[in-house]
Amino acid sequence: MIMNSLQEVVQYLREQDDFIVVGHENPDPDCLGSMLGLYFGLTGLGKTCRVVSADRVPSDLSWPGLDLVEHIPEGFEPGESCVIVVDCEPDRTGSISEGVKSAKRLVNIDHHQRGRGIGDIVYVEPSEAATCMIIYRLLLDLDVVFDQRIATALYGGILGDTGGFRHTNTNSEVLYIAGKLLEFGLNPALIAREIFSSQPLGFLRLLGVALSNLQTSQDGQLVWMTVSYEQFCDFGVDPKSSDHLVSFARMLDTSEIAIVFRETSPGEIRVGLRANHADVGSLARHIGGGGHKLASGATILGDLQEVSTKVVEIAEHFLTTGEVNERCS
Ligand SMILES: [Mn+2]
Repeated sequence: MIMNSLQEVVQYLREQDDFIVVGHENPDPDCLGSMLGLYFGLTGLGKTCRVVSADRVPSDLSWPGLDLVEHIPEGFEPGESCVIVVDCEPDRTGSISEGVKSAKRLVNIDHHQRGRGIGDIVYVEPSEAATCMIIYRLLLDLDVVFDQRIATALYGGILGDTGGFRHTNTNSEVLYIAGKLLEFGLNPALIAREIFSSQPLGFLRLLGVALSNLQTSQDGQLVWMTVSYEQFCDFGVDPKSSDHLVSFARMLDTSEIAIVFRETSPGEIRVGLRANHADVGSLARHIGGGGHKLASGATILGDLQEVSTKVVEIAEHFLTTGEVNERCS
């Protein structure tokens, strides 16, 4: 992968006039914030821009501009437009990825470790806490005039990807930029509530059941939760938008690695991993997934119990030896 400098990204975007901004499937606040920040920034410079998503935008956010995101699961023809993929690599844009990859002009901006950036212009910086941090710097260099709409989107994205300024990616840069964004008169309490504390009743009841069945091993260093497709259906909860279940599992005081196994459709298990220090990114890659060092995931086809037993075994070995054991796979 050849990586461009931020200055080259700025130069390239200056030369284009017509954009389509795309994020990953099941867009999260960082993804949406990056999309909207770019949208308002680029249109503010007099350029035309669309924002499109393969999946629906979560309904619990009230940020300005979210209604502009076009939900087009059927895909699109990029034509002459410059397509900007944010917060993921082009392969992770869901059902619209073919259209994305066929773009004549493709820009990829991401902060995922091992993000395999693809495009005419690639900027992947894993040291950034959020893609919104990169978009902030980019818009600044593009001489965009910031306003409350841009600030809300970028602040929301940074808040989301730092877990409310609690994850290890929270540093002085993050808080400095968040502070700068607050100067545009946004409502931090409302944004935080929308991202972290607006759960439907069904989700809380399902969480109650999942927490009652929480399992631990290795003196509580490993903690995991399994939720079957049937349970999701019983409580009327969308399994695909429930990846934050893992943040509840990791609340256990002794936990080093927390895992949630979600049966998102019969026989399809999504494994979400979080760690305080251990490199669960390599653990996830070992089981066919990917992600960051401290937050990663994988999708495995199989029986919920069998998959969870196997992955727990690998994680236990990993915790004991610090190695991913090939023989366990
Ligand atoms: Mn992100």
